[in-house]
Amino acid sequence: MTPQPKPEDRFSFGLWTVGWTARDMFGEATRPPLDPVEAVHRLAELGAYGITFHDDDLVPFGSSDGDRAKIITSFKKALDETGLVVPMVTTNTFFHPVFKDGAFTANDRSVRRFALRKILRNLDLGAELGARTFVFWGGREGAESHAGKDVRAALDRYREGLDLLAQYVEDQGYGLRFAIEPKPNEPRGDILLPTVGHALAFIETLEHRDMVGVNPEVGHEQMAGLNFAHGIAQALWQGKLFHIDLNGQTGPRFDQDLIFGHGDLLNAFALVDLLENGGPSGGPAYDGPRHFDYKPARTEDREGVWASAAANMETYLLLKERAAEFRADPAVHEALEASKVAELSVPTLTDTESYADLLRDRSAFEDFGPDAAGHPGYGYAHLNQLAVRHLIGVGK
Ligand SMILES: [Mn+2]
Repeated sequence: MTPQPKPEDRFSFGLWTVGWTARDMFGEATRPPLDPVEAVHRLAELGAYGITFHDDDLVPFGSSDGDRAKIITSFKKALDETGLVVPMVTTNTFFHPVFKDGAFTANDRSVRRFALRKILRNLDLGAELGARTFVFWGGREGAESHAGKDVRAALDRYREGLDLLAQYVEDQGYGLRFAIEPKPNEPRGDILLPTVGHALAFIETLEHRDMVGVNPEVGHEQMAGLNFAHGIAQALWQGKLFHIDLNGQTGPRFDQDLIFGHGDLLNAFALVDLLENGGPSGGPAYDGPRHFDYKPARTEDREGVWASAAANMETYLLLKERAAEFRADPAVHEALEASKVAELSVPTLTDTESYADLLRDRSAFEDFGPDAAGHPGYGYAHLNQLAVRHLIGVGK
């Protein structure tokens, strides 16, 4: 029995994912454009709860005000008919040639002012549709040349832009939160805020830092050779996991945007285990949308697109089941105990101890036996193999 996705699972998809016509660097589109209204209906039938979009995915760049209003009205009607919601909205500040040197960080000041206006208009639309999160993916905020971009000035302008937009959201009472989506490269040779860690550090410098978090994408961190589940754990630890982009990637190479789990499956298992079972009392650690930002392969026709959308949700639910079995398995409990996993949650000093007490504690140093303490193994090989057994369905 394969699990059926339900709205309570909070699965959402970008309009640009199922709507991708598969035009790439080397070839023409292999699929016709998809009407956003059809996307809403098909995703609702498959059991998704949300749909997200860049302004230009829904309303083509340069549309007249009249056309824009018509498109938004028919999109809203489809949402009403299906019950699908718009949990997140984002702005396209990378496609049009005007953004070829960036938006927040373009050297040309007039481009930066235009970008802010484009984003402000979409903040209004996001709020109107009830979105709670606004994502910033700065794909063109970067450089290929050394002398052409003053990185410190660029970060000043990035901060200026986000501070202005946050002030606007606060003044309007929109209740939106911002989520920065890091990526190391592609389309720019080097992109600013390339990893979750860079973004988290940058956010701490913002005026409205409380309303800004991250939207990490599986493939983007893996393009940088990083452990995605670890990055998510740190974002959670800092209270900054505002949104998440799930997909698949097989190591450092171009951005593959594969179906979730169709890349590093073991890390996907670790991720789902963290999201679903990593909370303080063993429940979910994250209650936001499970958002898929993938691309149906260029080889797929329209039916293949919907098969791939369903595959993302099914993979997530299967991993959730396997992770629950893993956590319930007595052999896993024993292995966790043997590996002293819970002991890491015990502070290294007691509440009443100071460094002076530690200096006086002969058992901590003078009488401590590092050779004896360095002898036993931690048993992680066994623990990890139990995870692999559960993942491939032979755990029980
Ligand atoms: Mn990607």
